[in-house]
Amino acid sequence: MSSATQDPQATTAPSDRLAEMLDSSARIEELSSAQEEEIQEADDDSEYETSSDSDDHHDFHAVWGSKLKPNLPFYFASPGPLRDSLQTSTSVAQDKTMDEVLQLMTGNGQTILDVNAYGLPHLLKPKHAAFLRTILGKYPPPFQVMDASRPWLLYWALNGLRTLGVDVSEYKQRCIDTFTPLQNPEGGFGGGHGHLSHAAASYAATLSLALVGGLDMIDRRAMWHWLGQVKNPSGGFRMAVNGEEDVRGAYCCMTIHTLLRLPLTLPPSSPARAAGLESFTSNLGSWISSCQTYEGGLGGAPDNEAHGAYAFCVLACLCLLDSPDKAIPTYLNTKSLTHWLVSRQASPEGGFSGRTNKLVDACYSHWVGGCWSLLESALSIPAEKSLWHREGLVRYTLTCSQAKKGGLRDKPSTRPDGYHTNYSLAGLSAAQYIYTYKSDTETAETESEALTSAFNWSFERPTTQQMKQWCFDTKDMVEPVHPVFVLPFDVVEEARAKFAGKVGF
Ligand code: FPP
Ligand code: K
Repeated sequence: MSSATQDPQATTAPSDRLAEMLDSSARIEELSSAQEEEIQEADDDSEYETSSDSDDHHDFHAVWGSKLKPNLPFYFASPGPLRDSLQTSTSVAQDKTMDEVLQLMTGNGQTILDVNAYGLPHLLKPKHAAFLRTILGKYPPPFQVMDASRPWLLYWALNGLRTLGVDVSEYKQRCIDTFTPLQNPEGGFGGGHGHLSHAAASYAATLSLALVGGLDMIDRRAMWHWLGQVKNPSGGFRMAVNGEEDVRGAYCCMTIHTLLRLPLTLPPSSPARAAGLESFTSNLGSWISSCQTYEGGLGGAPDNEAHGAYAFCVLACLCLLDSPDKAIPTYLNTKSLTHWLVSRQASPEGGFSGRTNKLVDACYSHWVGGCWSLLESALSIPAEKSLWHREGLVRYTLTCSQAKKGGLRDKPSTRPDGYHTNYSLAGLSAAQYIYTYKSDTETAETESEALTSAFNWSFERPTTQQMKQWCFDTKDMVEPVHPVFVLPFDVVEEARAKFAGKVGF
């Protein structure tokens, strides 16, 4: 271990940068632009030119303009009727975004000419795949600030590629080589070389390794020990030893725990055990309960503002603990949660915001869009009585999130990046498939030592009628994405089969 890892400052620096990266789309956009410049240098006929796409504007009108409008319901074609006259920086940003969205929704400003049967741009699969492959390539110097996020870059790219139906087995060895120096002897993964282990880095590393069939390189016993170090006497989890405690920690740690089929008993060295807790699940549900706010949504920690990214962490974490119908209503007020979650879907945008009075962002296509199958399963709500508007999310994704040259983006005026590409595609999958929980008593009986509920999800493909209702063609379909693990179903099944009956080491 380098001396850097012994320095307590070194524990906060990488995790702060990671938090900053996950919190700031501005930073990601800055980096995407650096990445674009690099690609331009490498590729002279420049698929990725930075100039405006507006050259095609008139052609588009001539060919497609009139075709789009008749299919567009009024609530996607104009601003809503309720206006607040108070002007703030957010209301100005919102008006600008709404104008850009309306230009695209109505077809007036659309430059992607390849449209589906409903007049929406097709999902540009080969272009998005090419974009994601660049993320697995060489980086220009400005990406130095992403040094603590190596595992995320791999996860977003690999998971995004698989969601597009692209085989990623060719990346197996490189992925293992990347993670070998990041795995620490005390368990878990750091985000970069010499960094202490971190819950988010360990989550993204574990998922990336699952994606390429490389889970064998994980020291499961050491991981179990490290997870015991971040389990808190409160019941929640810290992001790192002595790090912040929030619901990302709970979701990331319990996902790793479940996927690797680790023992539920806390290791003897765990501070939580010293405080009287016995299991990784002890007090977890009740700690999570305390993160529900007066709005009905979920904050990252008790007393924090409700936010979509944390809502997903909470619901998915509860679905690791038990079936959704048991875990979710036991620990959350589903009525106020439903009200808050419904309020995240914007009109005319169709996409989701992360919190009250804020703008849509395609990453919430997953963080919020991914909540629906979990909550609707908990409440036994069938697809035909769904509480959310799948068509709206499909419209936002295909019409507003796609960059013409490849990659998906937060909103029309931003640049694509791996984070938004992966989570837009995961959100599209939530809109296109029906994910349901199928209780399976067989695993529950034989694996009482481990958590197995999350392995009981299945998916249904949309019917022709549903595809018509939700406005996409077969060509626009992504692969099913597991609603709890956010991985392809076959990857989850492979991990389940690999460690079945192997609780312990
Ligand atoms: C606010 O950013 C965003 C947050 C406070 C949460 C960010 C967390 C995640 C994206 C994911 C965490 C999950 C895991 C599994 C690590 P903002 O103010 O820029 O955006 P906003 O206006 O949309 O709220
Ligand atoms: K944002």
